[in-house]
Amino acid sequence: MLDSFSRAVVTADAKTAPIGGTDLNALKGFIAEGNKRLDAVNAIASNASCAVSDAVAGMICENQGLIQAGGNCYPNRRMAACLRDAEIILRYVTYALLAGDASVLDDRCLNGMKETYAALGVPTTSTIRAVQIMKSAALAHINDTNTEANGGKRFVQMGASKGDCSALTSEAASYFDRVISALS
Ligand SMILES: CCC1=C(C)/C(=C/C2=NC(=C\c3[nH]c(/C=C4\NC(=O)[C@H](C)[C@H]4CC)c(C)c3CCC(=O)O)/C(CCC(=O)O)=C2C)NC1=O
Repeated sequence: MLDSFSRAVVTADAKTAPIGGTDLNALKGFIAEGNKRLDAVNAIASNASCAVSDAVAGMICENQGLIQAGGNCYPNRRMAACLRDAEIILRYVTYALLAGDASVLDDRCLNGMKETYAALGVPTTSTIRAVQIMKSAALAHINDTNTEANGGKRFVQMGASKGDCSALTSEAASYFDRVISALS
C-alpha cells in the first residue's frame, strides 16, 4: 500500500534517482492542498451511510428484479451483503483519496472482486450503477453542490469554505472510475 510520499520514493528508486524537482513540487502541492483533501474525505465519509443506502435503493428502483426471488438482493441476507459491499467500496475510495494514491483501493478491495462477483452471480452492471450513484453523491458533497430537492429530509451541506476543488474532484472521480473499470 502506497501513498503520495511512498509512491515518490518507489518511483525514484526504480530509476535509481534521487527524488527530483518535479516529484518534490508535486509533494509540496499535496501538503499545501492538504486541508482541502481532508475536507473532501470528510465530506464523503460523513455522508457515507446516506450515499450507500441511496445508491442501492436507486439501483433497485431501476431494476426491481433484484429484490424478487432469483434476484441477487433477495432474500435479506443478500440485500445486507449488497449494502455492506457498497459501503466497503466507498470506504476504500475515501482511503485512496486520503492517501492520494489508488494502491490501497486496488490491493485491498478491487483485486479479485470481479472474479468473486462472477463466482457468486453478483451482477456487475447493477454494482456499477450503484457506484455511479455514490460517485455523483460524493462529488456533490465535496463541492457542496448537493440540493435539497435531491437530498430530501436527509439533506445536509458540509459548509466548508469555498475554493477551487477541481483537482480533488477529478481525483475522487478517478477512484470511482477505477472501481467501475475493475468490474467491467
Ligand atoms: C474488503 C474487500 C471486500 C469486498 C469487495 C468483498 C466483497 C464480497 N461480496 C460478497 C458477497 C455479495 N455481494 C453482494 C452484492 C450485491 N448484490 C447485488 O445484487 C448488488 C448488485 C450488489 C450490491 C451493490 C451480494 C448479494 C453478496 C452475497 C451473494 C451470495 O451469497 O449469494 C462476498 C462473498 C462473501 C460474503 O458474502 O461476505 C465478498 C467477498 N468482501 C471483502 O472483504
